Amino acid sequence: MTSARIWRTVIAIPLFLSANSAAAEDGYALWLRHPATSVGQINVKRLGDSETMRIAEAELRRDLAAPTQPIVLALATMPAVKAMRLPFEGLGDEGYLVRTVAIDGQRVTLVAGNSDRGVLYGTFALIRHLATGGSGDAIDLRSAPKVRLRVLNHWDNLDESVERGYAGQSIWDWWTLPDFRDPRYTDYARANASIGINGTVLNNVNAKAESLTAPYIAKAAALADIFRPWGIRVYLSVKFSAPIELGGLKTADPRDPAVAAWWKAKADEIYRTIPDFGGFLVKANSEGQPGPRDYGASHADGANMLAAAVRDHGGIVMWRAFVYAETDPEDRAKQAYTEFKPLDGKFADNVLVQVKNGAIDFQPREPFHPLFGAMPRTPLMIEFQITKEYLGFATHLAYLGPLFTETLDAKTGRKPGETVADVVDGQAEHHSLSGMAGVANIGRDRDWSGSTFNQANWYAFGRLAWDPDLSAEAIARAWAKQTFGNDPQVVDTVTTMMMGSREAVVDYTGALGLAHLVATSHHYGPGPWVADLARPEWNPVYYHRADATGIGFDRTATGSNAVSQYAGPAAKAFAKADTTPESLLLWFHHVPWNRRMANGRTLWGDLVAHYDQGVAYVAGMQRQWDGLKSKIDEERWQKTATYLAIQNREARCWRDASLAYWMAVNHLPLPAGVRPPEHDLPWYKAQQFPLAPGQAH
Ligand code: BDP
Repeated sequence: MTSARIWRTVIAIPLFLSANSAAAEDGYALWLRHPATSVGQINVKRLGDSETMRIAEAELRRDLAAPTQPIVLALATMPAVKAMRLPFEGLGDEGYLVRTVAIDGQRVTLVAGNSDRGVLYGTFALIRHLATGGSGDAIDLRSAPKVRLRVLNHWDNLDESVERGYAGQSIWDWWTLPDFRDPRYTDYARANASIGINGTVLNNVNAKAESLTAPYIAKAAALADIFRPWGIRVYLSVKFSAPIELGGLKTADPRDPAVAAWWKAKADEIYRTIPDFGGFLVKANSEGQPGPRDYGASHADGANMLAAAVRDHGGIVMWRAFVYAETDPEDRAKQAYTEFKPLDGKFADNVLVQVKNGAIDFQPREPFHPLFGAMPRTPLMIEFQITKEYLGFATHLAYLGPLFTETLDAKTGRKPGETVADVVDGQAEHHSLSGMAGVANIGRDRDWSGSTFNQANWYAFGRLAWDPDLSAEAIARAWAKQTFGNDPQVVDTVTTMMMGSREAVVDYTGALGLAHLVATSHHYGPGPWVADLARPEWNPVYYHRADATGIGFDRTATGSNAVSQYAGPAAKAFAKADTTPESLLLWFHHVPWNRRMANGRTLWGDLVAHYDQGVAYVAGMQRQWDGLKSKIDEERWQKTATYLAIQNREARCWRDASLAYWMAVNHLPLPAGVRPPEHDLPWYKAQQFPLAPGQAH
């Protein structure tokens, strides 16, 4: 055997072989379930050598069932490829071209890009193409990412707990890093690369200063080394007061030269260890975090000072707009806009402002954030929450593809036809920096995300970050095929279940634009009655404003006037109840319980119907899943069936508790034939879950 052969044999060993590979359907393999027979049998030729190219080759040997023709991996710059005059322009350094071509008279599948990362992404596109039933002999795939930074945000703490994490402890074992390089870190990188994610923020936005000490930089560097060949850069969340806590300075005022010098030295130290370090993510002056406002400086002052520290190294700063203060009596939905809109044009060119999809906080449904129509001179990164803090934790089946696309497809109202996606991908104003962030739902659970269906939300985030114009349904279908195989009954049923599942959560937790009705702190289960928390905007009653006569938050000119923060036609539509989509009615308007809805019901009758519809949808998913029992492997089927039963119980609880509360407020009877709540209101109020997972500490 030549040394090349030996090497090839070694790298062809499937990395997912670790534990339990014969019965590998425990969810660990995610959507990359390689066929057991393929190892080493694929005819792959790799032109050119780099770690990334070798990985691409190994992936094909691992993941492909024997294709009909040989595969050639190559860079666009190679003479043999150049001679073919293929359309590589516009593909940038991450795009790929996968095409059936003739080389020396032989038909081959060429996987090529302008860089080896393009080749790797092309490899995963080919794997996906074949795994989802695509033909093996007339292939023509060509794609480049529309968004530049496609980044996971881990809310992982250094003590290995995960804020709002429902899939076990953090996958980063900070304690044994940098020495122990868990093979799982490589599998994490593979999964992300397969869906186009190219960055990861390792630690919680509620950051500890310690993450910037030398030992923790070394730990981050070990992860960066593992991720690098997979095209993934690491970033860190930073605590704005780190110069005081670590550097012994008296202030963290961004205008103080000593503070700027401290950050510059810290950045230099990081880049000595992690030469391709991505940059910083910052949560400042929000929920108790320190920030520039503590010193009377602006968010732009803070962001620009950090941006200057990383700029010479090619780093960037992602500065969060999730800002609201207890001292500010303004409608919480308005505060980020009020703070940031005047700063448009004032940020350095390596700063992105990271804006949550909606103006409050990752609710099951929110209108798009008004900042997307208000800061044309600033690259705005969108932030979604993949982990389901407000949508049933890990146990509820809620496919977030439709939530993501609903925001991305929304019209900003600023320019005719402009969508949030146009702003996010930089197209609208020709920003070269663009980004999408997703709060990860990944933990140390064997199946990574707490359930098989939660994996779909990680997958959908990555696919949409690559191309925000994809449809949620097409993504669901592809995921179902890659995850469960190509049996049409399975694929159709799974896709159908997924597509309505997020709307079901909206229905059983509070439809028609209601939001933030959750129990205190852990946010598990209903708490619409909560009214006694220190800060007004922590109380659900602040959001629904229900009384005997009506319900909803008046955000029009007669109320908080948050509608005025929207641009043009969007502001106009939201300003009147009659032109606001009913799905957002109570977000913008306080209306009487007997308001007539489009379907002829009263608002109260319609709200009740939504609760019942949500509960019924879950029961429907249970029936559909039961019908797939013989077609899905035992372990994944059983866990999903059990979780659906939990979801059913909890959806009923949400419905019953909410109805009991609304009836206590509006004194209205339930429409004829509607099942009354199982318990009385005091019973629901008495339920306590102090140990619910994912809490901040
Ligand atoms: C809220 C979470 C909180 C996060 C915060 C944030 O409840 O744990 O720290 O968002 O995004 O949704 O900073």
